[in-house]
Order: sequence, then structure tokens, then C-alpha cells
Amino acid sequence: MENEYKTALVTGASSGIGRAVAKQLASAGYRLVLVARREERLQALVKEFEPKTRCHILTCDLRESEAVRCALDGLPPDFRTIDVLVNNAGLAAGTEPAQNAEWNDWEEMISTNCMGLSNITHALLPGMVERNRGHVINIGSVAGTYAYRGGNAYGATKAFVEHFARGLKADLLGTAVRVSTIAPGMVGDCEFSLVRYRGDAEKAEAVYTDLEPLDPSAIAECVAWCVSRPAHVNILHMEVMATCQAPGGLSVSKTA
Ligand code: 8X3
Repeated sequence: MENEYKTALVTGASSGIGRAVAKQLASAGYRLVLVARREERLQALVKEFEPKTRCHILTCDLRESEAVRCALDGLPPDFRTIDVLVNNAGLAAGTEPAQNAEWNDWEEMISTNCMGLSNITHALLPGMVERNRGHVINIGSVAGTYAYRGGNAYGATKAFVEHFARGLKADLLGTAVRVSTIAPGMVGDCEFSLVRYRGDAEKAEAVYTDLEPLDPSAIAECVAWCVSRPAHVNILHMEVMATCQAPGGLSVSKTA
């Protein structure tokens, strides 16, 4: 049986993977609620999509649960029934070893990647269950499965994202609501690395020189594929790496 999804909400829709997902879902005929903090960027996206795709913009900070609830309550009636929630908003900050990391960076990653994602999921899930229709798609990371140097708190937040989805799937058993996590590896052509290196463009670009990373559209295609599976098929986890990337294995130090 085909699913009957009509409206998708994408967080972090103003750039990178979120923007690419919004594009894919727009071309698949979805009505879109686009969430981000930067309104001008969302406006530009809406200009690109309309009139073919109906869009509604929500500018709010996902870390603030009251603000999230107010924003969702204020959605116009024909945007209120969210069928697909794409939990994409998130960031990595810093690559220092844990013992040298900035507390603010950890706090920002934990509050955005875990709290923000939980806030909006908590707000939208009951409606999906009530309608017995919906799909939560989390954008995780290979960093949530494979630990690497400097990945510390970022990897841990993505492990949360991954495991949270598995927990949701367990709780949603017996309903038609589906849950997926897509875990990308290196994705270029977006702000991920620039944010991680706090705006240092040289360092950010160096990560992707002499190799071919994924681009955001590769991940957006995975999202579109997951949501378009027949209603009885739930893709729980997809791990997607660039061909040039592989899990690194264990390290040993003889000086410790
Ligand atoms: C980031 C994945 O491989 O760039 O989510 O650390 S990687």
C-alpha cells in the first residue's frame, strides 16, 4: 500500500542537507514547513519553490520547547498535519580532543542535536500516532557509530539520535508511524565544516581537498527514497559514506 503523506516539516532547512531535502520533497509533491533560524534564507528557498510547492516558514530556535510548541500551534490549518518530520538541524563544533574542548561547544551540540531534535519530535509524535500516519526521519552521522579523534561530544550526540530512533520504533510498534535514521559520512558543499572550524574557511576547505565527499543531494535522495517506500516497509537505518571514506579501526599508544 502506498503511503498518503502530504506535508513534510524539515528542520535546518536553510542550508546543506536540510535545503537539499526540502528540494527533493518539493519535487516529490510535498507541501513544506521549513524551519530554521535564518529567515532570509528560508524566504529565498520559498521563492524558488513557489508557486508549484506550497511552503510555510517557521523561524524558531528548536532548543526552546515553548517556542517550538507556540510555532507549531500557530501553523495555518492546511500545514498543521505533519506527515513527515525530517530532523536535520544539528551541528558539530570543534575538533579538539575532549580534554581541550570548549564547554560552550559541547553545550551547543548537546542542546541542538539532542534537545532540539527531542523537542520537535515530542511535539509532533502524538499527532502522528493519533492519525496513524507519519514518518520521523533523523539525520544522524557515521560519527554516532564510529568514534574518531576529536569527535567526542559530537559523536555522542549522534549516537543519541540513532538510539532515540530505535527507541521510537519500539514504542511505535503496532502503529503505522515509521522511523528512519540516515547516517551520512563526509558531506561537502555545505556549512558543516565551516561551522565545525568556527568560520575558519581554510581549515574547513582542507578537510575536502583531494577527495570527493558526498554532496547534500546524495543524502536528500536517501530521505526521499525512505519516505516513498510502501507503507509496510520501514527503513530503520541507512549509513552512507563517500567512497573515499572508511571506518578507521582501533588505535594503540605505547606511551600511555
Ligand atoms: C559528520 C560525518 O565523517 O564528516 O557527520 O565526521 S564525518
